[in-house]
Amino acid sequence: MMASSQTAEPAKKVEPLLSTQEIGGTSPLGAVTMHQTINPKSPAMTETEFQLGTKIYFERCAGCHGVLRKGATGKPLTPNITLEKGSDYLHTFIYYGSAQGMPNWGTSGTLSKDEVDIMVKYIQHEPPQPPEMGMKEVLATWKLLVDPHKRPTKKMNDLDISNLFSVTLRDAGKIALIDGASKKIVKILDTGYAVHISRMSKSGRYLYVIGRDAKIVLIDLWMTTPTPVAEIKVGLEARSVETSKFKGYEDRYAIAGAYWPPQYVLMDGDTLKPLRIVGTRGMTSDTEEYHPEPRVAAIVSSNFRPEFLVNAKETGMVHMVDYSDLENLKVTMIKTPRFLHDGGFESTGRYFMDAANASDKIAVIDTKEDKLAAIVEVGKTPHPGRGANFIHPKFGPVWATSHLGDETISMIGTDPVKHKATAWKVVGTLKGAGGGSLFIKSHPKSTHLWVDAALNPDEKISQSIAVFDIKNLDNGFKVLPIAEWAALGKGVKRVLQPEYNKAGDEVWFSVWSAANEESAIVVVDDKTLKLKAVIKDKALVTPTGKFNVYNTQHDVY
Ligand code: DHE
Repeated sequence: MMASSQTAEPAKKVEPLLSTQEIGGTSPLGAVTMHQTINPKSPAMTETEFQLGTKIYFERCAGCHGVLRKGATGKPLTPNITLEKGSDYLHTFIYYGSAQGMPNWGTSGTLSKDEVDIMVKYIQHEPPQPPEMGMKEVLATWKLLVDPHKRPTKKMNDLDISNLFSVTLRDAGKIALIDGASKKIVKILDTGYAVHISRMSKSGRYLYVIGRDAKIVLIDLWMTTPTPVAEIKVGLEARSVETSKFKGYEDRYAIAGAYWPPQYVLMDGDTLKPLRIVGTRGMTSDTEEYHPEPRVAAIVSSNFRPEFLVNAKETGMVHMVDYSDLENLKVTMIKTPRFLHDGGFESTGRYFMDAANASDKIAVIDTKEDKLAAIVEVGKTPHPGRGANFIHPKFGPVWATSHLGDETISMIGTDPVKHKATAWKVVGTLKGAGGGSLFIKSHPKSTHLWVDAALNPDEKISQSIAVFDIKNLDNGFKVLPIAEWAALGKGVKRVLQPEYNKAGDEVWFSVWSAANEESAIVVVDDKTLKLKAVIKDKALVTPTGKFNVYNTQHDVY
């Protein structure tokens, strides 16, 4: 057991942290054919070198520097800048990395000397632009596999679908549906490339899974066996999907946001037929400068209006999209700090707690009034997933986030009625096991708060989980050796994303190993903090996100 306490000490910066791109990995855009524009000032490259440069750029660099190299979490790398810096400077930077977070691609052995040389030349050329995808192209990818009229009118299986878990098998491009009670794999289904997240329709019948290749697979959980009934590609690269949850619109619409082209697509909820596409290109929230590729990050569905909240990462704009009239579409644009990433609702479901991770801030958006309610300064690079809601013994309801860039957990008061003085303020900062945290979780029926540190450079920390007793936050946290409990072989493992079962009495963790190594899911009893089960199977390749149907359907976290 380790001790820690609610602390006022300055947080330790975590260095060196893995960059988000290292965890993210391959962008599917590397496989798209793009052409070289000749700039006489740029160093000469053959077509083959240029194609390899494009592939490496999209696999390794685009996540931080952007498709068009205008900069995001990484610096801009357009030729007006790179030509000025010159080949020697660029070589040093790429080969050795920098303290500001640029990975050391050469010394780490990730890129060979020749590959570094190619990248030095490549970034002095005009960035090639991947193709756009309008309605014609999106529609061409749409496949209705089972017409809604041919689907069952009631549930046709004996599964307890509300306690199913949809588990991302990231590098397999599949999901596993696992029964919450028996822990048995019910079905493995093919989805998109480097599959990312799952979301549920309001009724709990339809499961939507999106891959990084922007492919959505819609799965009907009522069929005799859960079956894909439609699929579509909303772009060339994407991360987020959500469904309409406002009263009267349950299961009616789906929405997905793309990284490229920078756009979101509204679809029929039960067929995925594309209905409207909206581009996110436009002005940034702060300097009002044009940004050509604001990628769509998290999307949540309002409980108070027929609206989706769409995060445009690079512009710092939240698009509140009113889906009650798709022909005369109304979008309320909320300015928040940059760059928006993930977030979730506080316990009443009214306020969206939205992480602007590059600004170390949480923007609080009131979905009843359609307004920014507050901006809260938190630790370094908040990464809450959807965050954790619980009752703080002193300050009442709080929502908490952990951080990629330091070991703290910020607790924000979320009750503007009974705890007005502390609403939208950090009421306490916990010290966790270490930085590199990706996800944090609690449950209304639990008195525990779980915090992972999957990207911490110390494997003792990245392979275990910190758990706080909410009633005694000053006592610090316990460490549970999740990866050790999984008893896997050697190799890099990361423990991540706590997810509760429907009853809120057990917590599931992924032990994420490389694709050619054994992985596992470890289930812990939430009361006793004892190991309850280890799920292992040849098919469980790189399990990462896990989405309990009931909790995802009702935004329980
Ligand atoms: Fe994710 C959520 C983007 C890498 C696992 N991830 C999200 C969301 C975004 C995002 C925008 C919010 C979606 C929403 O709520 O609508 N993720 C990105 C990236 O851009 C990034 C950093 C790099 C990349 O190239 O993809 C990235 N993500 C990862 C991973 O490497 C993770 C750890 C493993 C994996 O499966 O790929 C990962 N991301 C997740 C998970 C969620 C997520 C499990 C959903 C958490 C939840 O509880 O809702």
